[in-house]
Amino acid sequence: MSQATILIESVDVLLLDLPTIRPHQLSVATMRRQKLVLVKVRASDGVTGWGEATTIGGLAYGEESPESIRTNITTYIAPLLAGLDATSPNGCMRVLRDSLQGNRFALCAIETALFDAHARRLGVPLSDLFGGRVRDSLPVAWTLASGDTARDIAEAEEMLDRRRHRVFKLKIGAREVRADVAHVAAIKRALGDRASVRVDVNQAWSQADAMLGMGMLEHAGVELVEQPIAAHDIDGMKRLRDMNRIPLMADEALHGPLDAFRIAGARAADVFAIKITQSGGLCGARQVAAIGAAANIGLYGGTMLEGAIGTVASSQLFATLPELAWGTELFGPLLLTEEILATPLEYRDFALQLPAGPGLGIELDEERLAWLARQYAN
Ligand code: MUC
Ligand code: MG
Repeated sequence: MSQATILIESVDVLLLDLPTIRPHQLSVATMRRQKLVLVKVRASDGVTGWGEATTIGGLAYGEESPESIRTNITTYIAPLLAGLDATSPNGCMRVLRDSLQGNRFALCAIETALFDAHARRLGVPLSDLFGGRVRDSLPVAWTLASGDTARDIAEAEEMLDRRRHRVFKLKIGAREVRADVAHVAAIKRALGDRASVRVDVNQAWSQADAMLGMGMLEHAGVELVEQPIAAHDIDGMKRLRDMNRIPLMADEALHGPLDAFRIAGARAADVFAIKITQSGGLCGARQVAAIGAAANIGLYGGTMLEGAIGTVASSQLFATLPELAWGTELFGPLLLTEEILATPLEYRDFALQLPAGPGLGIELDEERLAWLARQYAN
């Protein structure tokens, strides 16, 4: 490695507890707010980069909480990074991975910030550091999760009218299987061929629930079932695949490349939800995608309902994947009442339009961020 002259100087973490536009009901939590975990890395050449480590429902979804991520970054990760070569995100990440266990979300935010800063330094979009884009926009699904069938149908109709979304993911699993299926079937009936309807059970079903539910959902015209049973039950996922024609997507079961390899080897999923946080960063997510593609598993660009930073970081990577048959669900910023960017991300024609500028391609509205930090910092 060459003599480093541009060194990492500081790492800051900001938690913003922002309201959602409506309650968002998952089987594991009902979200009325989303706590964004934003990370800023500054190097000695004055270049800064941003990353995000947002999760869902405190500790309800993953084993890192916003507060533990902040503590682990400020206490352990920032001191390890200080003085390292800022022009080698890979070199920095190797030092971190050699020194600590786990912490996928925290590492994702750090890696994203390092790539953002380095791409800005080079004057290229972050996607160029992953070989360049094969598309400039990404189809974006919307999650219907108000908990009320009529309200969900009205929301879907509005999204179709505005040409913002035509793929809808319904959050189920909190109620009894037949009640959930009736809710989904009513929405699919109302939308007909104008929309694709998918469901996410977030691990809530037993094997018996899933045997009943997946068959009924297929008859209702549902296209995809996401994480129907416990994430650790790879054998169960394989059994459900063998029994059903409706495709099964692995989400919580995928904590990076090793899980991807295991699930692909067991033929336990038809589709992978690729998430940069769950994969421990952009490079890990790209490996998950490569393993999926090699195993002829369809790819879907997933979200942890991040704000603009994590959303656009994911989009920079997803835009480079040769195959993305199931589109994405990069709608996180649209679920929040507050904007943190100087120019909001552009959603039109059922897709997120990728920004063209260097790095992540976004500028944070620093004044607004300071105001939000006073209102919503945590
Ligand atoms: C998940 O499990 O997929 C993604 C969209 C949404 O509404 O929740 C997330 C998490
Ligand atoms: Mg999911």
